[in-house]
Amino acid sequence: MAFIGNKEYFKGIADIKFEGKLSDNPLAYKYYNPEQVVAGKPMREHFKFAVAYWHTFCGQGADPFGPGTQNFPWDQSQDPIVAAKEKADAAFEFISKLGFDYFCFHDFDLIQEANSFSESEKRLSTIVDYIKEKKEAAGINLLWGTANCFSNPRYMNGAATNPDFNVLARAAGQVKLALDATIALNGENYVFWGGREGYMSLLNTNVKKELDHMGRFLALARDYARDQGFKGTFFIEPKPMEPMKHQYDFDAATVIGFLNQYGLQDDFKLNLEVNHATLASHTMQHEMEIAASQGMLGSIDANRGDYQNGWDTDQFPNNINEVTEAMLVFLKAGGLQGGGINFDAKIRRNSTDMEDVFYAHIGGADIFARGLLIADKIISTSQYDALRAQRYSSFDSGKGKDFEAGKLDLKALYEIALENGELDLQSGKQELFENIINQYI
Ligand code: XLS
Ligand code: NI
Ligand code: NI
Repeated sequence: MAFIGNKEYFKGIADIKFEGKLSDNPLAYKYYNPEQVVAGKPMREHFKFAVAYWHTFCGQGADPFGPGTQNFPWDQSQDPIVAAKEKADAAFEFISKLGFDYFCFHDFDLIQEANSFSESEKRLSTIVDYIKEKKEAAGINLLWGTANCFSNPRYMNGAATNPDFNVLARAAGQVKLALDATIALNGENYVFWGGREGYMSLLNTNVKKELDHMGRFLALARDYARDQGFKGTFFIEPKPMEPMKHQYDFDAATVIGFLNQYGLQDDFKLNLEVNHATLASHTMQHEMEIAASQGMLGSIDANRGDYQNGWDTDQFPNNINEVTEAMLVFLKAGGLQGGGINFDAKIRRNSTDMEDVFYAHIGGADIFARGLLIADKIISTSQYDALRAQRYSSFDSGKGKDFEAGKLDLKALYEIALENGELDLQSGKQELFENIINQYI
């Protein structure tokens, strides 16, 4: 859609179009062609690409050693309502020009938190009304909303897991407002990232109590949202550490166990983030595979870490081998359950031109599109699927099939072992699998 706002923030940048891989235009998609059908669905629907409000319109490049470097022309007014509206104007101009269909937000990305809870509530409702109009005019949807229950000093000891009940109640109040905002903006999903739900030291922490509180807190949030008519999925976003030494939502497997234990498994799925997987010493492919194996692959926060240092650098994705392997899991799982691909990523502190954030998202969308095309080719034309099936073919018939059907006991397996004697080795063929990936890239 052409630019329709009051004031143009990204001047000189037109709508980003697909031009194909031979194009030299840095402001064009080379692989992401929204309407192109891959494995039965247009790319647009496979991905549901979203812009993260916090990185792209709020984060100005500050780090522990220096202030922001990206002097945004919006968000300059001293009046928080005016600043928030200007930020929303810039956001919807950007998302429209990029041709994405979705955005994601934390409550206080949309507008600065006030000094009192009741004033914050008023501010939120003002900006939600404004954004509702903007998103409808631009045809942009809300992939998910969330509450920032980790930045304000009151949450230094946690939110749902805070040892002080009154802080827990304040967090619950904040989550209620964020759910109201998400519902008012027709949000398709709602995320919980437990940024400070964990501990700095076990010496002062009652883990059992904190986990029970978190389980109850999430159930209450779900019940409230369902009562308000929210039909979307709730996502937990695992991360093993940072800011805490240890976070309870450590990784996909841990969160799935937690959801089952507290009776949340029917309403919650996972929002997996690449750099969080790395921090947990996993690949993204691993996290996706674990989630998919339990029907829990809900949504993705796309970014990448840096292998030479340990923290959550939130860089835009650009590694084709890794994305291709992730897209193999994605396609085999039948895609995401309710969610999409949210670029929870930021440009580097020294990327200070207005077009840099376009390059970042274009590159991100293109690497996912390219990974999807390659993964689809691998599945539909290579030996990949047949080789995998072959490894497990002893379960397709005879005793192997009986085992899967629960028809054999341990004694029966013992008899089979006796009868078989020593077995031939079966190769895992890992190098062949690896070669197939590279051949199709
Ligand atoms: C931080 C998380 C955060 C969540 C939303 O590491 O990725 O940005 O996605 O609160
Ligand atoms: Ni993160
Ligand atoms: Ni995230």
